[in-house]
Amino acid sequence: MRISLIGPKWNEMINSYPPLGLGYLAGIAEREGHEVRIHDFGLLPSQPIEQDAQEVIDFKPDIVGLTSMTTSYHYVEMLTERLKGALSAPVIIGGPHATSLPEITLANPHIDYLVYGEGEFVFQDFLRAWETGDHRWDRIQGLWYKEDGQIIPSHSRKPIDDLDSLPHPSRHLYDLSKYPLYAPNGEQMLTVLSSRGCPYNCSFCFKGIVGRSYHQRSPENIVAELRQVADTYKVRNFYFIDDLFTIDLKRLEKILDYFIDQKLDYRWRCLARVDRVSQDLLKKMYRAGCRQIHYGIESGDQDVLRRTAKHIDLQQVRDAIRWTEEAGIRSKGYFILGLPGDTEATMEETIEFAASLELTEAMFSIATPFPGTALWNELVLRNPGMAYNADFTKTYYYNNYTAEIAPFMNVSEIGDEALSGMAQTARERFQDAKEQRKFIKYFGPQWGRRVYRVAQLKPVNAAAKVALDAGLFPKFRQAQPREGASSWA
Ligand code: B12
Ligand code: SF4
Repeated sequence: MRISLIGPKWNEMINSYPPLGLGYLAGIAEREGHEVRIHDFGLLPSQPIEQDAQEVIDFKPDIVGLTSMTTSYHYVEMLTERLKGALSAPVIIGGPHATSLPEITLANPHIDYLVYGEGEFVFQDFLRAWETGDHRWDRIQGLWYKEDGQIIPSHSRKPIDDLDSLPHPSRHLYDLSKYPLYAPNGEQMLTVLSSRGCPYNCSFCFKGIVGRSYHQRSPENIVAELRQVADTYKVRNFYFIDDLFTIDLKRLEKILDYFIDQKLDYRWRCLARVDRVSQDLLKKMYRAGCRQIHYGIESGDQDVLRRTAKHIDLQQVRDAIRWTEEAGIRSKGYFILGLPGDTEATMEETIEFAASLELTEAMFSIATPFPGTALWNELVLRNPGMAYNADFTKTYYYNNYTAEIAPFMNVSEIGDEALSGMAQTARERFQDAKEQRKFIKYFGPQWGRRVYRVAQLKPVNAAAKVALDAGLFPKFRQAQPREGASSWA
């Protein structure tokens, strides 16, 4: 059969990551002998939707599959309407949005089937059943369907325990050169998934796909994929997009040993919790090629942080960021403004806290209650009768820090306008503090601040730039944090 797998458009931004879930599903479908095409319209933000639909129609698929986050579901609604009008193929949907709001999603007349949770084996069963004409859908656990206009739900499947049994994502179906995901040295970077799930339950995080369970691939299986990808696509930079790469320390040690023993010359980054790293571990991660870690820090106010159920404290954050920097690894902190309990004062603390850390990068987003999260329940509690509002498009933090950052479903203690203002100044203050640190490192705490202030005056700034470019003050240069290509060597 011919199968179209569709990645939706987001907004005017290009999707810089290949949708890995569709790659995994394509791997299953190809193993079953089908011809698959991945249409990632997230790569074509300005292409009109009619043209997107035509591309799918021209492929003449026997089955149409779509993935969707809640943020891109509005596009899915528009696209499926166009596809249903032109094709007789069944339309099946999966992903975070379908799993968080299955009834609402399947009520869409242009969607026929829905996969709840992890998709590979449900999809495999569906393809086999469709091909043989066996339409006893109630036998497929994890598949929701419609019968006589009624939505028939299904229990979700047990998460896949043996992830090594899955084919690697079908990367040959992506237009890989078009994804603008790069390492700081400008080389291409590709995403990999070495585990699924996370045992924590933070208030803002959607956990529906594998719940709070945690499943991992073997180091051998991961390295086999890295080698194959490195050889085929000539890349050596990887981004592990696991929820938490450092959750199982025994497993991680094994992976690192494997990387070191095999002398794999790869550079990589990953996501981690501040309470799941130590000085020794970070040094070893560096030796194994880790060059950047992204940490969820969320808030600089301990009480607000406690309410997120993140179960970390500010001292753990300080330690982890310092150790990461000492190990030679870049760090990025994710912060959320406008959490429950957040006032102007607590958000000031968050911004100050972010500015005080030796982070290479920081990202500030506004809290968004996604359906299926504790934050959503809190919102509904505050506004009884609150219904799902399909326009989640405003939650992108990838647009810019101006108009688009208007809060959406504000759950903080302050008004929308004030919250918007905080988000807009947070980035400036972080950059300013980062710049100031260079001066403090070189001139000491007292003079550093003064010289920094003077250096902000335009003529002084221009003269200093000329002097630095001419090679004067080499020690000042050395005091600057390693960034760009040098931090990725
Ligand atoms: C990498 C990632 C990104 C990447 C891009 C991802 C991409 N191109 O696909 C970036 C960093 C850009 C990103 C951005 C955002 N993200 Co994000 N992201 C992730 C992350 C960490 C991994 C996604 C992934 O590849 N998973 C691995 C694959 C194997 O799983 P999967 O995609 O869920 O697919 C499986 C099943 O869902 C199912 N399935 C999925 N689709 C389909 C389709 C069919 C036909 C079938 C049968 C089955 C099926 O089968 C698949 C295989 O098992 C997830 C967290 C997570 N653990 O999944 C968050 C996550 C998806 N992101 C999330 C959010 C909120 C965002 C942002 C809104 C953040 C923001 N405020 O801007 C933006 C929105 C971007 C947008 N335009 O819509 C939420 C989504 C919540 C929701 N209800 O939609 C998640 C779940 C994080 C969380 N735990 O809360 N994200
Ligand atoms: S935010 Fe991170 S630690 Fe918290 S539940 Fe989500 S993946 Fe787990």
